[in-house]
Amino acid sequence: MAKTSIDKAVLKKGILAGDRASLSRAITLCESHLSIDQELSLMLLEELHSHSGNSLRIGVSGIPGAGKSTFIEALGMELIGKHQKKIAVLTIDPSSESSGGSILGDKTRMNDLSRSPNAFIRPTATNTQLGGVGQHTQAAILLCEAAGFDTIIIETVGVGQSELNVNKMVDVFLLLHIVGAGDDLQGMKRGILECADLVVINKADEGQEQKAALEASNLKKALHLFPQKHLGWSTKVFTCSSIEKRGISAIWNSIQAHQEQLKSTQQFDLQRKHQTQAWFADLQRRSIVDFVLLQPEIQELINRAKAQMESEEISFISLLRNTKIALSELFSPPKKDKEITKK
Ligand SMILES: Nc1nc2c(ncn2[C@@H]2O[C@H](COP(=O)(O)OP(=O)(O)OP(=O)(O)O)[C@@H](O)[C@H]2O)c(=O)[nH]1
Ligand SMILES: [Mg+2]
Repeated sequence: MAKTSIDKAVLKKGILAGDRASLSRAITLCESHLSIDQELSLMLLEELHSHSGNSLRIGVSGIPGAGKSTFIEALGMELIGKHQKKIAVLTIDPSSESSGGSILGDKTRMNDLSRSPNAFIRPTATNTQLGGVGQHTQAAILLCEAAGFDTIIIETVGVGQSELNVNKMVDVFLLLHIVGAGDDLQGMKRGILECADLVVINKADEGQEQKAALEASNLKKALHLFPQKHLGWSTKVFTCSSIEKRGISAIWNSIQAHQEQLKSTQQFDLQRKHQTQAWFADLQRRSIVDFVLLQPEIQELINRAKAQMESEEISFISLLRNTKIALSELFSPPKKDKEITKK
């Protein structure tokens, strides 16, 4: 194994002591494309695994500008102030390829949280190449838990695949909607609504309460027709003003009621089990693809096809077929002499 400058034991000790710099470094390590880093990050995750799992994982999604960061700031500060919670906020921005993305914007929206010693805010990189939006987020969740954060909030923009992926890694999923944006489900994709445990109509500021209440009531009626995501839990609708910090406690109470319902019916553990299985399958697929792509025969196959494509001597459909045939020949064991003579 090649050498690395990262000392796993030091990193592990730092994380368990709640040191943010160590936590940040470990998340960066998990996001690395280098196989040496990937190996190290898996070893680290394995060692920290028994220290993880004890948090409440909350997903927050909604269209750009719905007020997700402002809402998380309000909820997070309330949880720190009134309930002595330690909050980690992981943001996923599928539009930014690498880490860094919108962190400045997010931090300015989460001013108090970013200064609080009981909060940690971090964007996680997306791996759009393999459709892995949020693939690293699951590792980041485990690391934050090992570092002692008991509430993990994941913010993702509600466009495309990302919010559906986030739904696969949280205990409770909140969808933020804006007052005045329409009560007829327009602008909300049905698939996302079906994932929501709570729908929150944000920006219900002073003077907007009646309008918001009417929209909430219409939304409740419409949601009634949806199938239940969890046994015994129908999607709840709330109104709030994140800026005026109103309506936040009722949402927190509902999140807790949701958790109690899931735990009392064994759905909590089952959901987590399914999520771990799906994550494992994702990681396994990634390792297999990485390994296969590095094999010299495969490299040769790719280069040959590339050259043929460039020379335009064969259509790309035929080229794809040839690649499939070449792959199955590569991976099927040669038939024994006896078998061949039998035929
Ligand atoms: N009036 C009002 N404005 C709000 C409220 N919540 C958020 N905003 C404003 O809405 C704008 C967007 O808020 P953000 O919290 O950045 O929204 P976001 O959903 O995180 O945005 P992206 O991360 O860019 O998708 C900002 O100007 C906020 O100040 C609210 O409750 N009332
Ligand atoms: Mg935001």
